[in-house]
Amino acid sequence: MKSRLLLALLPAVCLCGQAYSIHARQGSAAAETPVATGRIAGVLKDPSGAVVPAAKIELKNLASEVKDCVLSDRQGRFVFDRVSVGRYQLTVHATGFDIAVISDLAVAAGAETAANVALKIAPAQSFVEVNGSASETAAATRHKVDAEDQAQSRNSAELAADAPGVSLRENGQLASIPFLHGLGDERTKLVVDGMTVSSACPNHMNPPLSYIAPSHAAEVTVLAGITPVSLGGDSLGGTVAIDSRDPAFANAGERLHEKGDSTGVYRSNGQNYGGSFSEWVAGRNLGLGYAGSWAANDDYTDGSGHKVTSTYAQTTDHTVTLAAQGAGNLVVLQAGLHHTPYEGFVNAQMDLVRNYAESLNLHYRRSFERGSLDTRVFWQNTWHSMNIGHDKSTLPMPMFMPMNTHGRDLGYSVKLDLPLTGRHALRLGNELHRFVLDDRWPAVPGTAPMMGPNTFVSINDGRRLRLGSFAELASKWNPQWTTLFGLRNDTVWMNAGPVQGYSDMYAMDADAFNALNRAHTDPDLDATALARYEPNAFSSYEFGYARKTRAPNLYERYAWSTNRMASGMIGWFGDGNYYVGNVGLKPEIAHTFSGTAAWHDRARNGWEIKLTPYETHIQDYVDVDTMSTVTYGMSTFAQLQFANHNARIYGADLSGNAAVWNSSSLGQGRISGVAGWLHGERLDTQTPLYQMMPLSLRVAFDEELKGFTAGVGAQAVDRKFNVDPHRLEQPTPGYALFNLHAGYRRGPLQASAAADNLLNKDYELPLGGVNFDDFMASMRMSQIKPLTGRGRSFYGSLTARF
Ligand SMILES: [Cu+2]
Repeated sequence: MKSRLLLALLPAVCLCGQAYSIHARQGSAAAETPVATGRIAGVLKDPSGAVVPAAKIELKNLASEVKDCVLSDRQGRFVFDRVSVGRYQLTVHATGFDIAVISDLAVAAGAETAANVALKIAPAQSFVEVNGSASETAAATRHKVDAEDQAQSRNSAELAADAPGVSLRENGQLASIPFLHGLGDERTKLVVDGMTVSSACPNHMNPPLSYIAPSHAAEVTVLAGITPVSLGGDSLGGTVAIDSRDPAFANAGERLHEKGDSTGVYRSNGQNYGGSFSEWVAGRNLGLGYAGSWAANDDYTDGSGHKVTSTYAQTTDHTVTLAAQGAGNLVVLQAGLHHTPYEGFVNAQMDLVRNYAESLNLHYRRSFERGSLDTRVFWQNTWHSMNIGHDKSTLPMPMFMPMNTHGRDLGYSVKLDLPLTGRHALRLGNELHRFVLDDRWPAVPGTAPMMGPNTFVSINDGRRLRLGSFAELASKWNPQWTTLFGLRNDTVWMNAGPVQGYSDMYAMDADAFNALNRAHTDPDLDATALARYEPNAFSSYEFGYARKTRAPNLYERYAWSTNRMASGMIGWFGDGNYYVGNVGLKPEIAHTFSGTAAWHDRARNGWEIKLTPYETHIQDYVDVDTMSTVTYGMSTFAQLQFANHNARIYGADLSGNAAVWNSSSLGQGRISGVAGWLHGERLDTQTPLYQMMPLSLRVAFDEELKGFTAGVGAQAVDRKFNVDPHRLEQPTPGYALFNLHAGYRRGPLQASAAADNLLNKDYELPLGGVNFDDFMASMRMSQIKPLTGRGRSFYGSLTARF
């Protein structure tokens, strides 16, 4: 990564790879097959001859581009041990000093290479090279995924859950949906290996992050709040990007570069089993790999011992990766198959009975003497089917209703990074995303005119085409001041063909819809202005403004039927309500003001505190108007039509961590915490917005010593009393959950064990929606209740690397 800017300015985001570092990989490989290794050691000194501690030293293999980094110790010393024979570049980043580079270091078998570095004081007017790492803002969180994260996460959205500003909406077991600062689902840009795909489902059962298994994820980046325009577009809340491992090639000392791993995981609550396997083989220029995973679980039990039905799931996926490199070029082709044969949705009327997707993702990157080009073409074809699944089919009066959705995503992106001078870097880009959707509900024999004799056409040839272009300028004016300005245009073209209902019963709505002009062109404009001030080595302040736009999705505009049964099938909110689209909807425009203040020790590895307050005004927020309400027994539901209303959300995130001890006898002990608070309201009615996460706090203590890791954690969530009256949202009580985990790593093996919700607390999920199954089990007579969370669960996992 060409991230001098990042390393020099934003050490809050530590790039020291651990899970996939040079040490770890070659260390474990050495345990099986002897690989010739040597070592690099050195001392850092300043011009007066004094040693420089806590500087970051990055080592890059010149052939494979694999990187590792360490920090210098109190005596200014650093060591890279068990380094494969080959040639390396060594880069030193120390606050207050110029970046120092040793461009070619040779490592020979069994020998030590000396790399003593004399650092120069950075003159006040010198500029750090700004080299296209504009994506890094102070509020960004980048996290290397390790085996323990993978074992802990049932789906990839959970990998992002610990980042400041993130809350998760429960959505099946495989498809949790991240919210950034209260803006979630399609208001957050979700990117998997550079691909943006759309949910091909009226209930968003297959959101983008459901297409990467936690076992394949290598890195998670969360940008909450002000997002550079190069990473935004067609979203309001920010960006969550998950990337799988970069391909690695053989270096000078290797004939073949081989690595693989295999993991098994078991979680007790819900009998959750999973496994994954990956293998990668590469020469100097060509590599081929496979990664696959499988997971299955039954219904979970909540803290009161009640089985929560329709929370079962099963999924399989396969990815084949082919990569080639040479002379500054890298080409990677990924082909993926994802198959979910079933997944229950307790907060929806229907379950997923099949989701099958095939995808191709071709990535090409070229580095020039100065700058780089990054291009991508991707395609995904998704077949999604819903009906009631095996739990709902045993409820009284089961309603079988097949629904088939077919989605096709096609897109490209081109990004060009151009350092203009030592002071400025320009990033230009262009991207396209085309989504075509058909949603058809076949007739159910013997149910005419309600559900027959014809096929119900929900969305007919729905099309959403987005063409985006942007320019972004990052400037480092002096050692204290950095700015980032960006402008972006996304034009969204939408249309949908004529529809029909199951029978003449639906003709009035269908005729009215078919008579409308349904074509829309939305020219959306985004802008970002961001400034960062670092007065000294102990603090940094960043503040900025962003205007971001999102055009409505196909269902928000084109869900056409006001029939209660049909409109009950539309909606991704888990609230049991009935949703009707609105062809006249306008795009949402968010104006966000946000800042981040960070304080830390000089070395930035002892302690850090970060505070991010924000306020967003959303013009034409896509909310709802109430058309009618209907009461069943003790419960009331609303039929709602999507409608634009102004809204605002404000809040703050506070996060921090501190080393409690760090020594060879005690190991490393670290305490960390994240707190989030926000308030969202609709301005015309002054009522709360739907699913705003109440005040929440997570704290953890983690210890690491000689291959052992252990930790305790707690999560406290306040009661939710600000509820949306339009959706008849229910309050939820506050709660606290505790967890424990331990792990051990030796050679190629890593084992971990943990307990979640240790005290088996019975609690309701603030963003979980309602338990629709229990309501149906009572023949629609009970009070519908918020969904309860998982009770105590033990889990264990074992990973072998080879
Ligand atoms: Cu669905």
